[in-house]
Amino acid sequence: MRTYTNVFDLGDLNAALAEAFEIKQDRYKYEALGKHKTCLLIFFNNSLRTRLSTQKAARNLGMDVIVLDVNQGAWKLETERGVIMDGDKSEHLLEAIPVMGSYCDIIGVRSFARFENREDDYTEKILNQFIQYSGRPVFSMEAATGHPLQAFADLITIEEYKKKERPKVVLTWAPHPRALPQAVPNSFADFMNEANVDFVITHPEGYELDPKFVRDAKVEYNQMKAFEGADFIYAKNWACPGVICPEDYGKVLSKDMGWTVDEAHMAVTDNAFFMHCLPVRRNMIVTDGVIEAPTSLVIPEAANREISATVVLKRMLQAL
Ligand code: AN0
Ligand code: CP
Repeated sequence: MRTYTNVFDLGDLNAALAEAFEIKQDRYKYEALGKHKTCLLIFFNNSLRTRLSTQKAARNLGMDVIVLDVNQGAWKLETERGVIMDGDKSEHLLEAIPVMGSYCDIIGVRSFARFENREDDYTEKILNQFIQYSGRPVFSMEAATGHPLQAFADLITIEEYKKKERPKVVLTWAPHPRALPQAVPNSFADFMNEANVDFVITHPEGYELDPKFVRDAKVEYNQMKAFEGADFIYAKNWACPGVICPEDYGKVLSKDMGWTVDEAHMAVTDNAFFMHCLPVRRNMIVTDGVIEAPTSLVIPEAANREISATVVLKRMLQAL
């Protein structure tokens, strides 16, 4: 594997799941693969789970790890070509990327949507520069439009907990005070559309996700109706994707607390499991009661981030 940015990079999902469960049985099985190989993790944005689980995954495979928080201690980076650099940015990404590539074998990048320009975000301008100029295999640790390590961990979790051959999985928008990217819902939809599940997306009008990720999924604007008979509820906030009104891209269009996942919502499901990628704001996205219930999978889901990252890094090492 040379890049990991979406579900199609994994190929056959059943094979990927089988590899995940093999690694979960013995996470050090491929410890020899990464000897004298270095994994560089670049963070343009904050992280708890991705930062820890990806380092752990690299160490499971015997790799060395270097972590760089670009905004804490590195030079401020210019990302636009053609800019006269007389401001506060001391270095250009076009030098910084190949330099970073020279110290490692595999690069992970976290670079969220900036909401300044929809096209820049949706063409993955920053991540693609890493792919183009680093000379190394690159994987996304949440880029502008996708978070495929999270979605793979979510798929592993659903596979572990499902009680039906083809469970009903509902992705629901929920309120949040600040504008958040679409990366997590996009990748979740990307994976669920390829998995053996009955997939439904529910959100208020104006929050339509990009058709590239929605594909043939069912969209139901009535949240309660969407929840009926569900086996898994996957909650996430996202800001306006700008599909219907491009000028609203990145805006918070609603803070309707009627969309908070609470006990009344969960009551119409088929005793559904609750999922969220974390970090989560309690009593905005989900009530204390729902996230603390025995049906909440948020902790095992986060733990599976180590497994998804180990599979991806293993495949990248095997392709070096
Ligand atoms: C980020 C997001 O919504 O994309 C990261 C989630 C994994 N969340 C926040 O910024 C709170
Ligand atoms: N779920 C997730 O990616 O969490 P972090 O932002 O803490 O890495």
